Amino acid sequence: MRFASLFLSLGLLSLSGETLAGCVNTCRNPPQRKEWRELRKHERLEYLEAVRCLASKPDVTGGLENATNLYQSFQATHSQQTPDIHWVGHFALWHRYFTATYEKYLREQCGYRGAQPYWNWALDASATDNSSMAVYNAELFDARYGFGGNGYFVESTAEENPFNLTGRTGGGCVKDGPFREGQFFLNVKQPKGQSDCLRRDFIPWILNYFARQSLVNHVESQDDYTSFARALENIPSFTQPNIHGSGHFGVGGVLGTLGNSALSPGDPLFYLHHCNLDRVLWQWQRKDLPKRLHQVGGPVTPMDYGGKNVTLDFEINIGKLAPNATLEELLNPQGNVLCYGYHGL
Ligand SMILES: *[C@@H]1O[C@H](CO)[C@@H](O)[C@H](O)[C@H]1NC(C)=O
Ligand SMILES: *[C@@H]1O[C@H](CO)[C@@H](O)[C@H](O)[C@H]1NC(C)=O
Ligand SMILES: *[C@@H]1O[C@H](CO)[C@@H](O)[C@H](O)[C@H]1NC(C)=O
Ligand SMILES: *[C@@H]1O[C@H](CO)[C@@H](O)[C@H](O)[C@H]1NC(C)=O
Ligand SMILES: *[C@@H]1O[C@H](CO)[C@@H](O)[C@H](O)[C@H]1NC(C)=O
Ligand SMILES: [Cu+2]
Repeated sequence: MRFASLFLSLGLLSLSGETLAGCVNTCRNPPQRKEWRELRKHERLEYLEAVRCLASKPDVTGGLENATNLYQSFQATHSQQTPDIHWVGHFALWHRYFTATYEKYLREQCGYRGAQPYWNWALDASATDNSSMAVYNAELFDARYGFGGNGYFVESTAEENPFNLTGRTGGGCVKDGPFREGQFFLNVKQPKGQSDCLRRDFIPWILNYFARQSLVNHVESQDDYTSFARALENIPSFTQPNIHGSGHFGVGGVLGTLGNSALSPGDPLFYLHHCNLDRVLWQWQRKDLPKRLHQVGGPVTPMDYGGKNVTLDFEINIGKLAPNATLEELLNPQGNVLCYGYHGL
């Protein structure tokens, strides 16, 4: 009897993560993230339905940037912090926490039973043909079992296109799929007094050129966290490719939602793109886990490469969406803050 009650109380203790936080790992049966194409059709529909469900739940930010629903709470949180979370040492882990929190809300608020899917664009990118449209993976952009396709074509002004990007093919509202115009709304008004619809502006050469496997391999071959982080984002320019820019500008282009750094989480594909970048980070970490579960670096202030660097106790803040977490906590996808895995890894 005494032993039985001892075991029972130990069992209860281990269930209360707070008491033992830091001592015992509370991550059990982590949801396994899969590539979009690995999902069965009904699983794809369940995911898309859960995203639409988020947009039907109340905002949790108190109307930050005029957010009116829970989907927009995420967009507004990213929008507000945009100037502080890119070209910094905490870029990849900020977005890891953000994406995992989105996944958690899909599961807890909208009854989604799967894990956050990702889009491995390197599977589709052509190394020899910048104009290939095969990179717009047909299953991902499908109107019924995917996220819908391009926006209609809209001319852009010189002012709207400061990098003079060529090869634009869209720019208007998305015309089909579950997030088409009239079905799905962003939290801010779009330029020119047009509706606050989701926009896409495919630029094939950017997606083919930035999403190549050879570039992924380059990022994953870096020796330490600081150089990994820098290779991941590269420079804010289109003269050198970077895998982070692939999904953003290959899909969002100049006028599209995903190409606008503040608004980008307004496109549900943001989370599949960033989930893939997170998989790249995790693959890189797994090459030397003892070291790479406990190593960070890179500037606190954007592009301030000689200045103060982030450390393991640096705190990530995603506003009202979740409590602060340290970079050390976020380095572990299967720890006491995060709990997910990648199928097949
Ligand atoms: C929020 O909405 C108000 C009223 O429509 C508007 O004046 C303000 O600019 C909006 N704020 C943001 C950040 O979009
Ligand atoms: C794709 O476009 C980039 C940028 O213009 C260029 O540097 C690269 O050579 C092109 N690749 C191919 C295979 O045409
Ligand atoms: C884009 O073109 C304008 C006008 O020709 C030029 O002033 C500007 O420097 C160009 N921008 C880039 C990033 O090349
Ligand atoms: C931050 O890290 C970079 C790259 O390792 C290094 O060059 C720089 O000196 C560091 N900054 C400080 C203040 O130590
Ligand atoms: C959360 O982290 C931010 C820095 O990213 C810090 O300014 C803030 O004070 C922290 N909040 C709490 C409640 O610790
Ligand atoms: Cu971002």
